[in-house]
Amino acid sequence: MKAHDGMYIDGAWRPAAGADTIAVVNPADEQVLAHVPAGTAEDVDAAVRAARAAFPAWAATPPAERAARIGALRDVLVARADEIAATVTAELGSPLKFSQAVHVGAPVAVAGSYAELAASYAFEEKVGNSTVHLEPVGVVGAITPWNYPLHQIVAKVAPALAAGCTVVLKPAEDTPLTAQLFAEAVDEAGVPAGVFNLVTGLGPVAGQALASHAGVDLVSFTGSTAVGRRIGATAGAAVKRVALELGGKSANVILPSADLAKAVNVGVANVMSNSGQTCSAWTRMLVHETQYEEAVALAGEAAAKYADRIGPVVNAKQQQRVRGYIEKGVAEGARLVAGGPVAPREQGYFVSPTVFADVTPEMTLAQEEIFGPVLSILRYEDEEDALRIANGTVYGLAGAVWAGDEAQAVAFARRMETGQVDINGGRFNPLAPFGGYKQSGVGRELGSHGLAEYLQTKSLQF
Ligand code: TXE
Repeated sequence: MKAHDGMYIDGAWRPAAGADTIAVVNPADEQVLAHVPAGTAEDVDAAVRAARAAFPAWAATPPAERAARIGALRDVLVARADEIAATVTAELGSPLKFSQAVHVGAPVAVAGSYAELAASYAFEEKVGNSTVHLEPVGVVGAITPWNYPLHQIVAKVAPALAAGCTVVLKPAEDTPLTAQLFAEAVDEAGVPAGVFNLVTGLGPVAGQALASHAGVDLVSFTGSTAVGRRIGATAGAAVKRVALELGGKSANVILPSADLAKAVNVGVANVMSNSGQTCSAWTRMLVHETQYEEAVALAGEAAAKYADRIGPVVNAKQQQRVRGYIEKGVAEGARLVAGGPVAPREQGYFVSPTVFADVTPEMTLAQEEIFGPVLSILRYEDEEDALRIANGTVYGLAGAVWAGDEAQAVAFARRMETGQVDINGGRFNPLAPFGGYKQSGVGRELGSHGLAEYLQTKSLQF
């Protein structure tokens, strides 16, 4: 597969400072697709310098012109959608249709929304005898994970550019080819040199160098809670802005008045989608005790249908991690209804769609983010019990509520300690703020709230 052997810095592909490379592997067949350069602190420094140099002119560029560049970027992503989808499928392993619809479709919608928002956003407001100016924070260090290789990038870069910030991106080491295509798209869209820069590399080397660089004004990170905690601490010590989008253990609460079959089927689809590698996945299904066995049977049947449909997980480490959680679930006494720890294929990092019943709130299965196609079904006695279980983890990223009466579902959702809730299914909305309560993170992505993350306020008194 085609790959650049350099970094995209200051509007051109430049040789990396060091000679080390990272092998990009197709998780479906374990074959090496390409090699990309493993960036060092030196590459990061060159990229940050370019971003700093480009900042004053980009910050002063009229919002309508910034909007036009983001709109052009969206159009390039659309024009190159097939190539991008094929690249995501190659390096992440997701089925091609899913890559087209979700891995490319969602970021195209997000880029489109920021082209509109950049043009319409009120960067200046009047408050009494003052004018308040919303100014770009400066140079953004963006560190992204592999689970939605393009979406995670666009969800940071589009609002940053809309705000007038410049960016250095360090994408996940598992999916750098999509990031390189994104850099090509930025270039094709006519974004000025230095406004967007790409450094591929390992987290503890290039990621660490970016997160701790004195020339970076804001670090926006999506990934594991462990790394996020460290990045937050580093940013705190430097009194630097930080946005963290971390893990989740979201609850799918099915109230007794809901359409049970629909809620269970959509709930299973949600968890199996992207092979369970979605931070907002509804990994805990909460069912009333009177409907419990019916839901378990429905979920088992639904999960079996995904056996030939889902892709692998991203790498061998993730496969082992997920298998470890499944084995632990069995050891802790949960009842296996579908799937299990044995890999369904010899080649590729596949995991069987797995469903556990008789999961209790304190079990590891119900507390820790697994990031694989594993659903846990818990029983509750009444609404208060369901709420206590739903809120009973350190996370609070997303969730779902199903009820016959929408108002009842909304009332329940308002009591959930979580940043986003889908009511009776919900639909993706690129304008809806996304982000966590509790240890799921700090800050919001998408929509005007996502744009505000990249702004700082200045007030002038008259
Ligand atoms: O994440 P990492 P991993 C969760 C999920 C998954 C687990 C591990 O539970 O099983 O994390 O995944 C960069 N300084 N999520 O190991 O390591 C790294 O290079 C700076 C949830 O892949 O957090 C990559 O670009 N950067 C999540 C990014 O951080 C560092 C999505 C994420 O990788 C770094 C992914 C360091 N010291 C995993 N170490 C979500 N919220 O969507 C690593 N990185």
